[in-house]
Amino acid sequence: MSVVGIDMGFQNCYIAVARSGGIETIANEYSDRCTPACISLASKNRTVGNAAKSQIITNFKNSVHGFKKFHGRAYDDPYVQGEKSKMPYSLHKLDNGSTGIKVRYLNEDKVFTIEQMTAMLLTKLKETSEHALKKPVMDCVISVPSFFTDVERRSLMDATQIAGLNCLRLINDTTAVALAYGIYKQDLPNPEEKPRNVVFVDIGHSSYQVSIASFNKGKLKVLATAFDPYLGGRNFDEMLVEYFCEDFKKRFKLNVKDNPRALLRLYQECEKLKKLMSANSSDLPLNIECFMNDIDVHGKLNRVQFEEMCTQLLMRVEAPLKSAMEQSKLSRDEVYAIEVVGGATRIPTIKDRISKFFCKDISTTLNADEAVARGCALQCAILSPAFKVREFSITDAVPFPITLRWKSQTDESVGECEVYSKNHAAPFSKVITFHKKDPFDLEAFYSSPHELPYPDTRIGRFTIQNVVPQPDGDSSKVKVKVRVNVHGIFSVSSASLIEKQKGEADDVQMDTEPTVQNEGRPEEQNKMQVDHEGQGEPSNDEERMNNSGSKDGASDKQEQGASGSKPKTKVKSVDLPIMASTTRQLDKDVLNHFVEYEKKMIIQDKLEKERNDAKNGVEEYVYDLRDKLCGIYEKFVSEDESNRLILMLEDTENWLYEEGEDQEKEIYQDKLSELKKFGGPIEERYREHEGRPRAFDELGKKI
Ligand code: ATP
Ligand code: K
Ligand code: MG
Repeated sequence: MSVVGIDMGFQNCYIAVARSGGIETIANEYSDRCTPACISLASKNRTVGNAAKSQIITNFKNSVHGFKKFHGRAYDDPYVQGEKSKMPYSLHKLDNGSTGIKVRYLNEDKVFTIEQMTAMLLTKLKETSEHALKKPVMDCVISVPSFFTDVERRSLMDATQIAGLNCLRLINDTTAVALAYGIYKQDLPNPEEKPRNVVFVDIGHSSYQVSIASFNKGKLKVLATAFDPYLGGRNFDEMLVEYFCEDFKKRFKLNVKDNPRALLRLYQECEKLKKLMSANSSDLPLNIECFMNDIDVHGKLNRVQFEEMCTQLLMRVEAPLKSAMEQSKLSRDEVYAIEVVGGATRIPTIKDRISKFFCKDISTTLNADEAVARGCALQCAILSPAFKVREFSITDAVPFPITLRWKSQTDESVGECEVYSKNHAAPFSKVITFHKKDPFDLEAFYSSPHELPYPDTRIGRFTIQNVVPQPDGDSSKVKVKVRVNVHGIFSVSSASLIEKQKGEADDVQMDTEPTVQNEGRPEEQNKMQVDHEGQGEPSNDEERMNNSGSKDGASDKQEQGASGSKPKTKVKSVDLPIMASTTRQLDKDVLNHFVEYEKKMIIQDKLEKERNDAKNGVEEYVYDLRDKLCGIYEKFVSEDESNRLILMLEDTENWLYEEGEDQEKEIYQDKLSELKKFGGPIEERYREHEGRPRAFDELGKKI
């Protein structure tokens, strides 16, 4: 079994794997450990990663990047609308209101969902891992921003399924970093000692996340999280682009914004300039040749000017730090260290501001680019039965409070109960007891809309079916189990009706306040079981909640008290089916169709690659043979034969540029065999001749 961790960055993806030696990040076919989150679609295939990034300018309408935060978002979502004008490719409203991406693919207009786009990226990362590990990859852990809501997480989970991955856990970026920090530390306080509190800061391309975790030997607990979901390196690039657009307008009379290609080039150059400024405080040049209308442009900037134009952005660095500290109720001197990761934390003034806030130097002991991926791989190793790692328990925190709402069945009143408060431990299950006579609906929603970086507070509606009164007409006790699972996704996972046994005292409660019982962490309960279903967490399929009922019909089972504490008298319980409908979830049939379509595209890419390889094969043979005919083969071929062959090679070369430019694989293979019919015997004669003295040599050595 493979152990793979994936950092799904807005701009940069990293993969870490567990091998016998430990966790290591792996490089792609370009020997690059970073795979750009970019997909380029074309008439014959798609390219992903570095190759796609190099096409951003030439194939700008069909090169898709910067789409991570469209997950789970409606097309009309203000965030999506705001991004639309910045994107060189087209966004499209899907029938269900979600955001789609419209491109030209295989010579047709095609709209892909965000899940499909991310799946393309995941397919690439999967292939890269398979290449490195030399075996199939299924199981993985993938990072997700800690502020992602249920809809966004579900959407990402769908993408993993389309790519044929089995995501064991969606882990919050900063939690992955905390794990990467803690697991190898030998000097963490003992369980009974005061924990060590560490602040983790991750500023990437699109967002800024802070978390505070407390560590003891063998465990970490996230105390608080805070974020600015819309502050990252890209905002700084935008400031530079704005500046140079104005500058070029004044000095060169150019309207850069009217030219998407020029604008994209300017973005790339500004990002480079921004990075250079991190290491250099003097004036730095920005030169772009043939920028627009054959004009070369040049400008310059220094760090002080840059910081000045970014004052507004820089002022936003403090708020999440302050919020996290307030939530954690820690004082600054209870903070042991501030660990920063993410590319944008390389901006010196950002580091300074963080450091100033804590009145303490910040630490950069973790690899700023790879810590998230490493943490993901570590989590995957912990979850994988095939891998031995030291025990390390992770308690994450619920980022936004979750409330359940239901209608009373006796009057018009509405009941509400906050089931998860902010920073509540997660994953975590609870059992809520209701007293009901009929089926009823539970509506789950985020109860603090002002802090939600998402416009819709709804999580889902869960109908508890088959509820009936007791034979004597009384309400039945209905136990509903809710949970926030390992992916940070809320669900009503099961419900059961407790049948009153003869002789039991009448329960006088009637549709009153429900009682909530903590069940604790699902992994802990599941430790007792010997099961092969991973960590006892449901597979993607089971987590999918738009199919009716968690279990078929009602099966009788003996229940021994819901909380798993001391056994009570035996009661008879009947499982109740649950109908769940969650916001913006892909239909199962649609998802299956996407799974099949992704496979088709993989095959298409493979065929195209083979076709291209076959074509390149012909081309290489032409050049190679021509070289050799005038070189090492000269002695082994008559002048006549050589001339004829050189003509033939020239014909083939011309053909490759004309009707042979775009042919089926077989045609190229035939062409190559034809050439080899003539070239082969010459090569043979040469080999034979070359081989003779060597065989002699070796023989000589043996003697
Ligand atoms: P996110 O975490 O938002 O999903 P990501 O994980 O893809 O995004 P990172 O790879 O952590 O982002 O960081 C990329 C950002 O860091 C880019 O904006 C990049 O320009 C910036 N960056 C990288 N190196 C430097 C540097 N030396 N100076 C300034 N910025 C840098
Ligand atoms: K990253
Ligand atoms: Mg990141």
